[in-house]
Order: sequence, then structure tokens, then C-alpha cells
Amino acid sequence: MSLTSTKASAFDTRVPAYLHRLARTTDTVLPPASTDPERLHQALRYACEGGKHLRALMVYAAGETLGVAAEKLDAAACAVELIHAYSLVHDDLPGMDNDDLRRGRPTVHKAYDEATAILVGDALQTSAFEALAKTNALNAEQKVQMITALAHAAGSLGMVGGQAVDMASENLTLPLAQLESLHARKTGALIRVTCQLATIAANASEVIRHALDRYGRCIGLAFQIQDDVLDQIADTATLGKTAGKDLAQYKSTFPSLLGLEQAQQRAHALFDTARDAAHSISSHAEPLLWLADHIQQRDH
Ligand code: GRG
Repeated sequence: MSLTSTKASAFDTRVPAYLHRLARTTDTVLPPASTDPERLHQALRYACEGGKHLRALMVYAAGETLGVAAEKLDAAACAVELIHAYSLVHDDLPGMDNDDLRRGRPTVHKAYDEATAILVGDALQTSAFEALAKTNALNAEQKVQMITALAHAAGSLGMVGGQAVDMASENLTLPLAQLESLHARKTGALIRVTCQLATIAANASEVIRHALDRYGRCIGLAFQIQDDVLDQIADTATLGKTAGKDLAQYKSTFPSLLGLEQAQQRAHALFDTARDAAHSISSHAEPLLWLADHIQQRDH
């Protein structure tokens, strides 16, 4: 069943305010660019500029659906974007994906230097946990739960582990199940944890946690399939990063294993399952439906 919402969305009108909250929180968590050592702090801020902020919006959308006040979501939204920014900075390094372009401009190691880019990733990661530890909007139990969930999603059993498997898989044709497992960790874990963070802020029931987790897992995988599709069909200017890299690096991708059309259909089906999960959570799940549509329609 396709439940794509075509109506004007109320969440849409609140997105600018949520992005403003994110920018304000990030600005208070990161030291000013003029702080010693200046070059590092400038580079930290450079790494956080641009981007679609989909993961932060997922925290706000899931939280809003569960009736959580925005101030209880700010630290989580900021923390997940800081982890994401660190992962992109490190992924772009010569020792990993070796890319010159990110978010439409030079990668951190090109704009600064390699050592600075490594340190930027390190500092962004620790800042994410500092943001959660320092917020006054959550109780101690919620903070510990959020820090644990985010550390698990970002670590060797999640994003970092997925990256390791991805790097070891270059020049190999992976079975589909292995490709899905790799991406459930590399890209999916951080997207999925956005929903977990919102349920922690909401003190949600097991039933709600389970349904939101299903939403997050489906969006995470659909997002990656779409990323593979866009890498193949979109151009570098639209993507803001080098197009066609998967093919150039002989990586297994969803289009290379399934064909372009089947990969697109698989992503479509996952977005529909995510919408079903959103409907099962609440009759007021419009923020989650908006986000599924928004991500499905993205061109970069
Ligand atoms: C280096 C520890 C470490 C991990 C890297 C996620 C990741 C793991 C690397 C990124 C490689 C990549 C481009 C994966 C495809 C999916 C993805 C994360 C795309 C970028 O996310 P967007 O489109 O980025 O949300 P913006 O720029 O909008 O924030």
C-alpha cells in the first residue's frame, strides 16, 4: 500500500525552526572558531556546514510524533549530526574514500590538511557525547540511555564496523544479504538510532519503540539504496560529491546486484513499509510521513 502524503504538510512549515534550533545548539556545543587552536576550531565548524540535516530532522519528527518538547530533542539532534559530520570527514580521507568534494566544496583535508581532518573527526565525535552529557533538558537516566545508544550505533558494531566491512569488500561481488547487513551498520545504524533517541526522550512504551525502530530501519536501508541509485544516475554538481564512485571503485551496490529498476522498486517498497510503521504509531504521525516523502524525493 502506498501512503505517500500529497497534502501540504504542517511539519514542513516547522522545519526551518527545527533547523534553527539545530544550528543554535551546534553553535553552543562547538567552541568559537577564534578559540585556540584556531585552525582546528575553524575546521570543526567548516565540517558542520552544509548538508541536509536529515538525521536531526528525524529526531525532531519522531519526537514530535511522540509529543516530546523540542528542547528535550535538541542535544540528540545535534549529537547525531556531529557524529555524521565526523564520519563524512574521515570517510573522505585519502586512507579511506579519498574524495576532494563534499557538500559541494573541498573536503576538510583539502581545505585544511590531512592531520587536521583526522583531529576534526576525533573532536566532533567527542563533542557529540559532550552535548548529550551536558544538556539540562533530560534526566540522568535518559542521558545515559542516549549516550549508550549513540555509542553503540556509531561504534564497531554499527557505523565503524560497517565502514570496515565496506573497505574490505572493494573488488568483491557481495551476496545481497551481506550488502544489506553492511549498510544496516555503515549507514543504517545512525539513521535508526535517531528514532531510538526520540523514544528515550519520550519514555515511550515497548510497542512504540518497536514500531519506530521498524520505521528507522526501513528508512535507513531505503536511504542507502537511493544513495547507490543517485551515485549512478545523478551528476557531481547535483550531488555535491563525486558521482560514479561506486563503479570506479568496483563496489557492490544495490543497482549492481539488482539492476537499477529493481533497486528503485526495493527502495520504494521500504519507504512504504516505513509509512505503514508510522501509521501504526499514531494517527498523528504526519512528521514521520513528511520525512519519508522528503527523503524519497531527494535528488542529492
Ligand atoms: C569513517 C567511521 C567512518 C564511517 C564512515 C556513513 C559513512 C561511514 C561514510 C559515508 C559514505 C557515504 C557517502 C555513504 C552513503 C550514505 C551517506 C552517509 C550519505 C551522506 O549522507 P547525507 O546525504 O549527507 O545525509 P549530508 O551532506 O546531507 O549531511
